[in-house]
Amino acid sequence: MNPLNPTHDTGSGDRALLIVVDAKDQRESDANTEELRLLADSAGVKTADEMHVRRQYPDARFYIGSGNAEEAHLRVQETGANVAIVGADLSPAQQRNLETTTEVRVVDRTQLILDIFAQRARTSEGKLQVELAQLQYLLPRLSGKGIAMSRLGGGSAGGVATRGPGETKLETDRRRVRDRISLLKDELESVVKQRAVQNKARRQLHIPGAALVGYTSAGKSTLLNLLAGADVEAHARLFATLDPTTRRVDLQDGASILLSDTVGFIRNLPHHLVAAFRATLEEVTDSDFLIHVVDSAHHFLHEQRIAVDNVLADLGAQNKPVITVFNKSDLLSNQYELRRLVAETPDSCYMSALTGEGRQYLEALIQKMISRLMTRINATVPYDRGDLVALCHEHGRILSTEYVPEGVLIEAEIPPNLAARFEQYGITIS
Ligand SMILES: Nc1nc2c(ncn2[C@@H]2O[C@H](COP(=O)(O)OP(=O)(O)OP(=O)(O)O)[C@@H](O)[C@H]2O)c(=O)[nH]1
Ligand SMILES: [Mg+2]
Repeated sequence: MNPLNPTHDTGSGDRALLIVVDAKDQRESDANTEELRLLADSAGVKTADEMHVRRQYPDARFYIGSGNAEEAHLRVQETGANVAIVGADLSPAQQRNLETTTEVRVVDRTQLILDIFAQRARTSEGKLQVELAQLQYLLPRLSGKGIAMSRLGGGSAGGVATRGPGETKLETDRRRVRDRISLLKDELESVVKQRAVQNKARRQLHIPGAALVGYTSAGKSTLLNLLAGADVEAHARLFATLDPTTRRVDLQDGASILLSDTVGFIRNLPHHLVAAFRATLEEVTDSDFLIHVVDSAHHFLHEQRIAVDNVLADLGAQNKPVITVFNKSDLLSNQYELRRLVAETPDSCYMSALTGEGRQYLEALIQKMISRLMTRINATVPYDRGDLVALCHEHGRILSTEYVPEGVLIEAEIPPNLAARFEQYGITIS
């Protein structure tokens, strides 16, 4: 194994002081707090203590200010915490200064998310991406006094965010990290090329492709399992899914789509993280339409929807047709609120991916979307071109047939890339 590879040890037994940076707005502060707790929990870290800091502007040296840094030190000593997790993105210098003051490892939000990703990556592509993102995070932190290096104790010590590119200790320098980064980029590129070939083959199946998108824990994997009878892991932990999975979904009226499950989104996703996961998220940009799964029982559903829209915009996917699913309806007693959400959101429905209740409404929306993506033809196909009629059956939907002396008069919806084959026999309506 390459010494720079992530070591993936879990169950670190870390006890953390969570440092929540409160916003001006109470609701946002609550969202920050809840999310940081969940992130820590998802990384397998126990919370020893929680500290709230409020700052108008981040402090250049400590981010949370020197007074708060001192208090954090006291709290660490009182509670025996061995790591401090800050719910913000720290500069390398801020991180170093905080470590010096608190005398424990300091992990910021990006690093925490990367750590969860490292624990979840299963496919070689996922692992490559996580390692690349970790090294890119690490690189600017190597220039200092070596404190970031010394924390790379590697496998034996374990602990949250130590399963970074570990085992390297001081002998690793920036050059080696850079070499590794460019190697990883090359490897990723070849994986991406390979997938492009697969995707091309998939497209020749003429089945529309849809991608499930949504905030982490919204229920995307549960929905894929329901629709495709798949057994993708679904969990209350954040970022349960990292690697994309694609399954064929056969709808009740005979139409089919290829549905891809993707990594969940989160608020304030650092830009370089989005970039690192671009390949995984190609499922999103390559798809014909999106199914945005919303956790409608979540009190921050509005904020979460905005966060998802922002990531989609980052990916350049903001203009893709989208179906919105207000999921987890079984958890809501107030159906009025759900109906209101559906009424004000085009192409939306509410349902429960867990119980399957309301599934038919989603299927109807998917059907409508497929029709919209199809080209409608009106053609008189000669009797010796039964193959064309079969093509309509297989890849599209026949709306009506009539037998006339010249052949079969067909009105049908077919994938746009098949329409050319009918040109000489009729007209394309849309
Ligand atoms: N009550 C209820 N729980 C649900 C529903 N859909 C999903 N869940 C639960 O919500 C949690 C998260 O579900 P997942 O399907 O893993 O969510 P996800 O969107 O794939 O999450 P990530 O992969 O982390 O992005 C699990 O505990 C599910 O059982 C639902 O309709 N009702
Ligand atoms: Mg999932």
